[in-house]
Amino acid sequence: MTKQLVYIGLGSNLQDPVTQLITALNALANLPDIKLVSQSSLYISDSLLEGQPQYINAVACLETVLTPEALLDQLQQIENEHGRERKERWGARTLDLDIILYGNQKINTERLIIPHPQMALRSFVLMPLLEIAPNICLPDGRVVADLLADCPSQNLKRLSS
Ligand code: PH2
Ligand code: MG
Ligand code: MG
Repeated sequence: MTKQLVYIGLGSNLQDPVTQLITALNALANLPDIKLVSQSSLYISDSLLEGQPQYINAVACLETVLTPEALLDQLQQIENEHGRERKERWGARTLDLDIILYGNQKINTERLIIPHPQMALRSFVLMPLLEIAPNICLPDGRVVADLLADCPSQNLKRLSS
């Protein structure tokens, strides 16, 4: 099995989001078969959905031999351990862990679409991703740094660490 570099988007807007992200990053680092390579700063931004609390977001880079589905199983287990409830799409959540990029692969299965289908429109994904991977491109060749210009800012701010 080959090692892949994978980028994970983390988000939370319920129950002390900063702590949710810090403990999730710890949980990721402690998973067997996963090496935490780097992590961005934490960012705060308005939710895409009006009326929801602001989100804390970050992006982590992992190295893993896990298949995309096996990695997703691990991420969903961490989400569940953080009290994630799945009621409505885009509902407020204690913890959201999304596979943003899996190597240079395009994946489209019942459970997974990679690259994350909305990432090109989300400054809260692109900005932290560029912090840890400034020259990164999507599998279709688009340069991530070029995508940021067309995104709504959602009042995105980096939190001082
Ligand atoms: N996630 C959503 C909906 N809106 N807004 C921000 N700022 N950050 C998120 O992670 C986010 C969101 C559902 O996935
Ligand atoms: Mg998700
Ligand atoms: Mg999400």
